[in-house]
Amino acid sequence: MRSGDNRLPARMGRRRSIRREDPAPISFQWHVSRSAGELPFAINRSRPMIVVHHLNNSRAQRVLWLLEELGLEYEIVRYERDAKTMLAPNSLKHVHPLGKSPVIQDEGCTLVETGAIVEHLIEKYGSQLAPERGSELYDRYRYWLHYAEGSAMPPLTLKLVLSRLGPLGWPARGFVNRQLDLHLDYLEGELAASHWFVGNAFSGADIMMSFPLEAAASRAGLDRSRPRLWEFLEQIHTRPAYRRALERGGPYALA
Ligand SMILES: N[C@@H](CCC(=O)N[C@@H](CS)C(=O)NCC(=O)O)C(=O)O
Repeated sequence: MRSGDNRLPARMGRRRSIRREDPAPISFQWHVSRSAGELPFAINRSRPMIVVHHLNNSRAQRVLWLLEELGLEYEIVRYERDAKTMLAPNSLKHVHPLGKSPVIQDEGCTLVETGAIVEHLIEKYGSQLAPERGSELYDRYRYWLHYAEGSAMPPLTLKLVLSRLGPLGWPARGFVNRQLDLHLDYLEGELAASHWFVGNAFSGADIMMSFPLEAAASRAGLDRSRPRLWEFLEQIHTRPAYRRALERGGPYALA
């Protein structure tokens, strides 16, 4: 597709994929209701489709996985990280000012933050992936939705940043590694009581927790010595919806 060309490509099967490298600027609109006709793409259909703004090798993979678990139709607008800085291209800032992925557009609303996106999609389309509202299990479910990005990801991100600083990062390595061990030991213990993070039923919480655990396996020493976490990763990687999401999302180094 030509740079700056906003036309949709020809429909392929039931799914579409758009590469958006340098789109014409669109106005920032988030958490604002719009009619489907006002979506930033020339989408002409009776029922609006969910659009996922997907950065390669990123947290956005979880959103694709959830959509596959729910059997929803969606289209992907792809963004490639800068090979040197690993940052998203500026064009993602046309969708939301932070320029981070994932972002979804659903019936005229633009949503950001993986946890909020997961909560939204499950509430609207897939209550089978959450415990009953008001139950004790629901509190646990909501806890993991927040914990994944709020508590587990910060030390993992720090670890990544420190690894790029070379000797400058050495003084902080001990602190970060101890924090990571603290979290991983805690999580290993949590899975002693139940098969999944929220009791014995697979839920959106497991999808949220997948990314920190995959990141921990890739850069924080998570291995078979924490057998329950390891088994969790092995199990999610065999789910058909997870595999389909990988096919749709393209290369994902953490799987
Ligand atoms: N807590 C946010 C984090 C979003 C985030 O940092 N996304 C990364 C992808 S893993 C990103 O877009 N990085 C590219 C950049 O910062 O330019 C969420 O879960 O959505």
